[in-house]
Amino acid sequence: MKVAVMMGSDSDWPILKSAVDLLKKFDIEAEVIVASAHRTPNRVREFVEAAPKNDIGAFIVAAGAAAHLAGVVASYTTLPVIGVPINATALNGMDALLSTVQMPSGVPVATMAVNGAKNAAIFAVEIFAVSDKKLAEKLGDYRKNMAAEVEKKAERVKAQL
Ligand code: RP5
Repeated sequence: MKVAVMMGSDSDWPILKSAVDLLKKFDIEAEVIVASAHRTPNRVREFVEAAPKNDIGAFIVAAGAAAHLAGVVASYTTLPVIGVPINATALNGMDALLSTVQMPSGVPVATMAVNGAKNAAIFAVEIFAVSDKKLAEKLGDYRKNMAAEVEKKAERVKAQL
């Protein structure tokens, strides 16, 4: 299964690239698309409605400003939608965060931190890992490596005392 990585504009790509890179590390294919809830609503709808037959198992959806994209995607699918609010305006992402997270009851968007693309990818891996033992093991290793890195950081600080 693939993860669809959708963003409202190419200006979001520098943030979203880290999600695609992380998915690659777990050998998960990403289908990357730029489409806008406001500027190309028909394109969004077509893509989301075709997702099940295109082997897409989850969406990562990023947008800045009045960020309705993730919510609109969620309205057209029952696949999991992970939202990434982007810091794109003078409001530093607060606008996108509230627009993405405050969904009406019944149509959820699992909203990450502002610019939290990497966590979005990890969350997508976690969803796939529920029914994939090998992937779950890889996730376990990823956590172990992270813990080892923190120990190294602790040692580096200690060495400066
Ligand atoms: C949003 O507006 C996009 O997701 C982007 O974060 C922001 C700015 O878009 P551009 O004006 O750079 O196309 O819809």
